[in-house]
Amino acid sequence: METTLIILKPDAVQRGLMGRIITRFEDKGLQIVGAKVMQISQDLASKHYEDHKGKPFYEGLVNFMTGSPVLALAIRGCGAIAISRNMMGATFGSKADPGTIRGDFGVSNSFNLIHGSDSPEAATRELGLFFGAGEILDWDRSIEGWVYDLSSGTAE
Ligand code: 3AN
Repeated sequence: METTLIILKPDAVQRGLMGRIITRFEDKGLQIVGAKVMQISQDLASKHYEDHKGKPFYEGLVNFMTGSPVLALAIRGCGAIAISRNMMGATFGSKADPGTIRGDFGVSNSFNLIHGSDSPEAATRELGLFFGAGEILDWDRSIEGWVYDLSSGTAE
């Protein structure tokens, strides 16, 4: 099982899209194990986006991400990182395929609704930035045996 950090960005929160986006992850069969509405500080944004420091869009990105609340989610499932990235679509809504979150809900070449960790290493690092001890819950889903085939002892 993988756990990934998903952030519903300020444009998603302000546009009232949180419920519809969360529903897509739940409908897919992924499990929500952490959720937090929060205002990202400058310090947290600079840590989260440290790989983008120095890029032309960096300052605008940090201003956008810190300017209004976000919803941070910890989402779990087999292959949750790649599955979530596929569900998000290409970086900007103008290019993202229909059927993806960015493709269906956005047209901007700057605001893009959602962040998802892009590797297991990034997920571990980013979850540690956004969630403290005890804020990600290992809870048993009663439907687990219908979301996955558990008959071999592993989730298939
Ligand atoms: P993705 O979110 O699809 O993984 P990355 O990793 O290329 O995209 O970029 C990280 C974030 O940086 C994006 N989510 C986006 O908000 C921002 N970003 C990337 N490229 C640009 C750009 N050319 N102009 C404005 N923001 C950008």
